[in-house]
Amino acid sequence: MSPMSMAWAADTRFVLASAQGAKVTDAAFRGRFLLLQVVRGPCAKACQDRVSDVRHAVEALGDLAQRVQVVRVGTQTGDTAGDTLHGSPQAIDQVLKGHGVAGVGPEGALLLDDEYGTFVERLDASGDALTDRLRRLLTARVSYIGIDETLWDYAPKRIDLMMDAPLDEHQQTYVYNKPQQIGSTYLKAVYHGYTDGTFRTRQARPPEWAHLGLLGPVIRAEVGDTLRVVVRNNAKSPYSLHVHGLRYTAASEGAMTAGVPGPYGIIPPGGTYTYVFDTPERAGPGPGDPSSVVWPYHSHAEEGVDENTGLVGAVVVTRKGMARPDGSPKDVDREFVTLFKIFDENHSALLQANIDRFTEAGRAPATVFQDEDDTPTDVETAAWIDSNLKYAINGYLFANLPGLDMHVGERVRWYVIGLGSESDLHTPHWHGQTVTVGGRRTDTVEVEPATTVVADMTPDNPGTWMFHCHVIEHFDAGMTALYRVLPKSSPLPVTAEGQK
Ligand SMILES: [Cu+2]
Repeated sequence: MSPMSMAWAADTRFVLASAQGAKVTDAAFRGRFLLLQVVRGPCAKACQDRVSDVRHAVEALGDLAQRVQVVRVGTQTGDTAGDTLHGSPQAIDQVLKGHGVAGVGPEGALLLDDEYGTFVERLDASGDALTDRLRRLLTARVSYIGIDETLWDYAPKRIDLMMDAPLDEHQQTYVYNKPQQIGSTYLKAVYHGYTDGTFRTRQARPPEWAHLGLLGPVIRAEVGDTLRVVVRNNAKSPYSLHVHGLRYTAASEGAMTAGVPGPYGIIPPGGTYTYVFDTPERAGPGPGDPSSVVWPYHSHAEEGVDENTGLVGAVVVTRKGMARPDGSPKDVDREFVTLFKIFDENHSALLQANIDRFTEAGRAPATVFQDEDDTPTDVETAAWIDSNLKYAINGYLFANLPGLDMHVGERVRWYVIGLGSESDLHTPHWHGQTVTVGGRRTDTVEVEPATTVVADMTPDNPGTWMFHCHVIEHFDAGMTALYRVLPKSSPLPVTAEGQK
């Protein structure tokens, strides 16, 4: 936790404990929420009405009300609400500002997650609508995601698995470590799933998800769900989690817009933040879609740079009534998520760290390295820039991507996502089978930056088959994978958990 959010948590715990006459302990606040109401000046009629409105809305939660502690913080002594705590306007503003919260007017109410000391949501509703909103927030599907720096290897086998052959000279550009070439392994920032809010234990990735590679955990929802996603930034730059398609307020946008009051969900190094996402009808499958759709999520603190640094993942939303308890679609046996993106390491937040770590000092092109002693030729500079472009599927090159395994006859759903720049025009193509996309049959789909395709396949043709981008320059640079279709009776090969 950052000093900022630690101070905030300490503050809210102190407020809570004082209100209850209790001792402050961490355990006492696990799973508790603080409903903070800010009362400025004398609490007149409108203010008193809002105070009792909030009180009744919380009481109407029944058993859930035990998880909410209402605390009013006021600037005026002598009002009638006995449990109002008092502080100077400056002190209150400082506490709010310390958490990035601006624009809280008289009678403003906020829900805070006191376990993490994080802002959850502004509460503008009243009466039954406020009770409904609180119930939704308290019973939401919760996931814990850490932003971690990690070493990522784009081609751990160091060969082209598609041809089962050593890499030729062109292919080596993207994989081999040389004095002026980083090679295959880079320091990156990625999203990792964690088991709980202590962020001590990483969620194990089961074999069927080994293929996710560099991607963060799949976030799932059934239409109608509310999601709370608690994110801890263990990396060295500010990052965020910005989703596509779902419904959110500016506080859960993970991106800053001028003129819109904060917080924005940009997380400083060491900080923790709670995002709230709703999934109304318009976040789920449309009339022509199958039973689930996919949306990308990515960091948007510095758009573009953050994605190239490695902060990307997927959200799957299933039609209401079509989801298993875990959110997966009932009418599908197996799902694969694949991201077609050229990771441009020239535009990673960790470029300098990678240069320092993986190149011979002073040997790299000065245009990139700012090294006065070295004047590279244009050819050297172009070669350096090219070597840092990774034409990857889920962060893997040259068919190094593991775990695309399935059986004949299974109902297989492929979620295909594109991200990146103007070079990221991809045409993923399956050998050996065909797919349907929105009622159209094909064996090749199109993705551009931030567009998605859901393709259904019922494999009828056993074997090991190529799955690759059909843009020839991309294919040649390693945007390839293999998938395996096994006879019904064969056990699936056990794929190691992989690098994440
Ligand atoms: Cu491509």
